[in-house]
Amino acid sequence: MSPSPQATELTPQSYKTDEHPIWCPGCGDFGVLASIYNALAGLKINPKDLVVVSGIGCSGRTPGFIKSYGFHSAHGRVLPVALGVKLANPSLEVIGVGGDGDGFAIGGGHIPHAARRNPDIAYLIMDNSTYGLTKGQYSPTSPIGFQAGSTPYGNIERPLNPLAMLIAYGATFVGQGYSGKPRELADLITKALEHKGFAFVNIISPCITFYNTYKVIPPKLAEVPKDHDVTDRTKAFALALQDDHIALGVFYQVPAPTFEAQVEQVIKQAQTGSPPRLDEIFAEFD
Ligand SMILES: Cc1ncc(C[n+]2csc(CCOP(=O)(O)OP(=O)(O)O)c2C)c(N)n1
Ligand code: SF4
Ligand SMILES: [Mg+2]
Repeated sequence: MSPSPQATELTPQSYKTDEHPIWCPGCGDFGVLASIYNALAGLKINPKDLVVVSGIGCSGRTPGFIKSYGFHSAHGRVLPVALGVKLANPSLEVIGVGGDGDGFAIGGGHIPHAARRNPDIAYLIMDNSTYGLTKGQYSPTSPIGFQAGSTPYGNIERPLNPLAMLIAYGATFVGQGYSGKPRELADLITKALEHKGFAFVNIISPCITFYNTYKVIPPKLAEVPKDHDVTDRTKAFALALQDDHIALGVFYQVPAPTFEAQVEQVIKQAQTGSPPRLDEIFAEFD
């Protein structure tokens, strides 16, 4: 990496790499990327302190377009890799990015454990309700009736609700954004990055090629109500479960100790305390 810039010199441009995104023109992921650049510049995060971890998918290409350390990992494995990075060096800013297929299908088993452990990681899902990279198969967030090569008679599976799922699993920050509202999305990503703990943001990011939702999404959008109490889990659930509109903003946010801070405490205890004797442990099984 070239010499790191001074914080005062950091602008959205500072985070662009020489790689040009090869996404289809009009892909929602461009809006997400621009919002990430703006959030990083606003927080003056030095590229040398930043690690962006992705899975596999069109969205998985994101680390290549952000000046930082990056890890384009395996399909569905964003969270274990991101958690490993954070534990190895808690001073790093760690962002996980990936698609709805990557995160909720093959990688779905990692979400509850990341959420309940509460590492200080921001996890951004670019949710286009399809498998973009592999040519538009149905995904866990595709609606009933979604027609594609893998569902020629229409999808018969009910879509999962990412926001309700993350609130249920105990994530300490849960929000939703839209790639077509990059300014609001940059504010939301900024809040997620500032949050001390596991911050999940579901970003609706249309796949113009295989599931073009640009006409159907905007009329359904609404802001999270101004008087919504983000610390009230029951109200956050209610907001996530309603289907009158697609709410954008912070649904839920509460403080909680981070995983890495607690691991550090355990390491200190193990280093300073006397280790349990093996014969005492075996005696428990007599
Ligand atoms: C273990 C494994 N299984 C399947 C695949 C094939 N595969 C690559 S990307 C992908 C799904 C991509 O969809 P999503 O995660 O929603 O990302 P998008 O392309 O929509 O951004 C699949 C099934 C793979 N690369 N690795
Ligand atoms: S296939 Fe869809 S998700 Fe992939 S780059 Fe093209 S528009 Fe974006
Ligand atoms: Mg997808």
